Amino acid sequence: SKSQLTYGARAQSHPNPLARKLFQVAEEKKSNVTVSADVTTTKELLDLADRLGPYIAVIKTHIDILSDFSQATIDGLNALAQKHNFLIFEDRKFIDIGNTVQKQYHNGTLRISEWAHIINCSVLPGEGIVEALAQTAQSTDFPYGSERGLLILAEMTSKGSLATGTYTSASVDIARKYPSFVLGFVSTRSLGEVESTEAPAQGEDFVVFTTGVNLSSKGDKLGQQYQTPQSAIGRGADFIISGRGIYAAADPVEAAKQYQQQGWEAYLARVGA
Ligand code: 6AU
Repeated sequence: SKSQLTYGARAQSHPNPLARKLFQVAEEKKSNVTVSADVTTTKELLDLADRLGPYIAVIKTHIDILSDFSQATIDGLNALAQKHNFLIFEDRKFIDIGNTVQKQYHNGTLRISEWAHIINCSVLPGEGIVEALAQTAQSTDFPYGSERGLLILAEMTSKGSLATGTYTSASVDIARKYPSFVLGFVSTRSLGEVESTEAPAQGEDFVVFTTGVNLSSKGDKLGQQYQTPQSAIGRGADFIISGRGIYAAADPVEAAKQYQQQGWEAYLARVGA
């Protein structure tokens, strides 16, 4: 696995342009934090993005939970992504036949493909979902720049998750078949050692996003389970995702700085710097 290498080294050698960008941003900002901005109005979203922007590498949205989504949401988010140099990850968790996910990704009210650098999907429908999303990502020039990448949701943090075993190994198999579009995984650990029917390509370097990161809570009443930045990064996370731990803190800016610092120190310890 490449998890002993610095983000800078991985940025230089990675075959995927969006992964290179992601590692460059992390290195420049000394941050591996993705804030999960699960707020429900455009004002709150843009306000968080502007205040937390300096401390994060990626903002993760659930754009369909906004009560007032409009073009202003996307223009505002993109302006802040430029201003603060972060990437946008829409956590849509596509899970359907190819024909449907292409429409959900590209069309509709949300037009996710136009503005989200990163999306995620489940491979429950089989590998056709990845093929379909890849076709859409590669077939169009987008107004805010055209690098697009996919994270496969290989595991889940919720209690009793069924995304285990053969589902998780199928996630790895499929990721290996679409290296130019699949950046890596949303998972609780690095998956390089998982049994797979596909041989790893030489220089394979999947990016691991681990969610369920929280410094002040062990979980919620609906089955969410948390770990700390240190534990997530120790298990192979390259980017830590935190929602309520940051945006619901008494001072979200201070919280973002704290997750940034702890995430960065855990990363430095891992790469032996
Ligand atoms: O830190 P929280 O618990 O407030 O938010 C965690 C965020 C939420 C979830 O929808 C998402 O991470 N998530 C995911 C993702 C990112 O795909 C997968 C998972 O297994 N667990 C999880 O919480 O926006």
